[in-house]
Amino acid sequence: MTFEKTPGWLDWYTGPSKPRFVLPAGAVDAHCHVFGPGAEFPYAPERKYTPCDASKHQLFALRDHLGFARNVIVQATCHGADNRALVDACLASGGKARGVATVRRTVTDDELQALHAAGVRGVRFNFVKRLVDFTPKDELMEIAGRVAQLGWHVVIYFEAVDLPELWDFFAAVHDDLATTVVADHMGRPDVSKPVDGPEFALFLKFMQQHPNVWSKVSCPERLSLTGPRALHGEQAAYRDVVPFARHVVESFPDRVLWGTDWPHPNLKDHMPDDGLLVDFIPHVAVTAELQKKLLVDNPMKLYWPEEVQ
Ligand code: 0GY
Repeated sequence: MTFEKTPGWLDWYTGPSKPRFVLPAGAVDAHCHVFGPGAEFPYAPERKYTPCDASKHQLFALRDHLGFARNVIVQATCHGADNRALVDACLASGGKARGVATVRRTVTDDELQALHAAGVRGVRFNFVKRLVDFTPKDELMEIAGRVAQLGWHVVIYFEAVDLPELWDFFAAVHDDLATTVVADHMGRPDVSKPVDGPEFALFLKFMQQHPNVWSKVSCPERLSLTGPRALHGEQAAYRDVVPFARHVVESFPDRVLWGTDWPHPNLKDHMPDDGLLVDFIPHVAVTAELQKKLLVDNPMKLYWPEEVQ
């Protein structure tokens, strides 16, 4: 099957630079995707966009080029609840990739077991309206309850303005099911607003009140208004995102993750050089200790707990 990309789609950046920042040994890229290839793993009929292909081989080559040891591959909405591309990538990784899947309430226990065996350790609930149709909360709660029995966590993707409305649901998943909840991209703050303003304060309060809520401090390229200028210069690229991510890293050093977000779906203005994205890390995790927690200890605890003493 061949697929026509969404008009205006930006393809991922080929030939990324070698980062100046040397990642600590065992670093995990804890948020990235595979897309198809569509001829092998067709995109879902209900998708809101059709991407360019981004295969497991290309992801693994990027991993090695940047200096990561492992990947956490997150199911992207263009594949709906068909996790075959994700599973194929995890199985082909030789233990170097684990996954976060999307499932519907119709998923069978055997299918969940097969996902677990392939390396899936979480489900993703997506609340971003341009990406997915609405799923009733009782369905999500039922899924969260079932996967909690496998020891999986729940990854949530939402935009900052929607947190008040989603608060009670997220709190119920966390409190009632005793499930770890991981927020993608710091809950997508509007970084033109102050880092100490009420909107970001709500996200921080959510983390403070719920000791098993984690955050990915990823996607500066998605959140930034200042953009990638000053790369490798005195100032960080995406410098308007730095205070937000640094604040989260320093407030919750044991509950943060970082990922490239390769192949960067739905970017409109520019496609980041992943090598330069890695160079963003020391601006938000400014000590070797924080960097090791962010890139090694925390993702290992969540995705490869059997290897953690
Ligand atoms: C991201 C962000 C986006 C897309 C998806 O699953 C997806 O389609 O996650 C987005 O468009 O903001 O985390 O990759």
